[in-house]
Amino acid sequence: MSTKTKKDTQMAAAPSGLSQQAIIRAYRQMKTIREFEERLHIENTTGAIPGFTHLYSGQEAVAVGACEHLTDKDFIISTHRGHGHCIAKGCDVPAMMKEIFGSRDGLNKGKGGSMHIADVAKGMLGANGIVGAGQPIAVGAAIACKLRGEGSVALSFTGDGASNQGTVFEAMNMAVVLQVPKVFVFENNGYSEHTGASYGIGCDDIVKRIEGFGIPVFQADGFDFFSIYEAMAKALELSRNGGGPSAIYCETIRYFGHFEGDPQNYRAKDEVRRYRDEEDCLLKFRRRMEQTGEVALEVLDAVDAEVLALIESSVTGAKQAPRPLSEDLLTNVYNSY
Ligand SMILES: Cc1ncc(C[n+]2csc(CCOP(=O)(O)OP(=O)(O)O)c2C)c(N)n1
Ligand SMILES: [Mg+2]
Repeated sequence: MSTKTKKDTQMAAAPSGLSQQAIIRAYRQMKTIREFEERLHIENTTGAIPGFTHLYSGQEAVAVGACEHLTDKDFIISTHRGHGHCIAKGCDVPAMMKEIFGSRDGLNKGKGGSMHIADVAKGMLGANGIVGAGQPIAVGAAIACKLRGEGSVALSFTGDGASNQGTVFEAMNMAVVLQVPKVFVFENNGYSEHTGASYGIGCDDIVKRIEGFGIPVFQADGFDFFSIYEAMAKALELSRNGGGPSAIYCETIRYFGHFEGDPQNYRAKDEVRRYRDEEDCLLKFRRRMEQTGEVALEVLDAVDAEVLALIESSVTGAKQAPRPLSEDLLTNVYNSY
């Protein structure tokens, strides 16, 4: 995987320039995603969670680094691996947990589950089980942003596997032709299901392919919140101000399998451990705070405790929350819109 990350770690001693409040908020968001996912990994083994679950743990810096710049007026579209994007965009955590457990009190009344969480009021237009389906939808949202003229943007998250989809090519082309405020965030986590990116991607470099469409690409370290945050600032500087689409590219890793239950026979046994121990985004964040002194580690410890309590109460609430009733079957489905 990336050799850039090591170098960046050594250079990461400069103060971030962010307020203490912004730093703590970013850390809280990443930690919330991490604990949400780690807990789901455990809860999945009990059989309490219906349907498929794809965990985002390991990639938190990407979602949070990108979304910390956005407001509710900006739109995002997620993927099948969407919990982290949803939390980063401000979706209610207990309501998401209820959704994943299939409760009628869930964020989408228990009808979306893990792969279809949405909250339009927060600008979260939905996770999506169809690989490559979100990018054209986000171009549509970007057209709306352009027409409204309020400086808002639409963002899509795209995996290495999805980067090979024709829909993504069409979306990139359309975004350039229409010069819409659209940010394409490419998260290369090394695998598309069980296929390595080095095998599945026909060109040497996804970045060159994106640039081939005429989209400027800002590269970042996918394990480092501050690196993604800075790249996103550059992308937004362009896309919010009439410069058309932009892209972020980063390399990262998912700590768990493609889906919960994946035996992961396609990866080296120590692959994840190495990243968890050396590159982990929360570790890196803490190391930087230790070096710069911008926020005391005790403050981050207190955030950890708050987050653990939130996840605990979310799981308890989700387990106790009511399941859908038979009369819920025909409400809030396609023909209700
Ligand atoms: C159109 C379509 N083709 C295939 C699939 C099956 N599928 C689900 S996830 C996935 C891999 C996607 O890989 P990537 O874009 O790298 O995202 P990651 O799982 O790594 O987050 C595939 C092929 C699908 N859901 N939709
Ligand atoms: Mg992938």
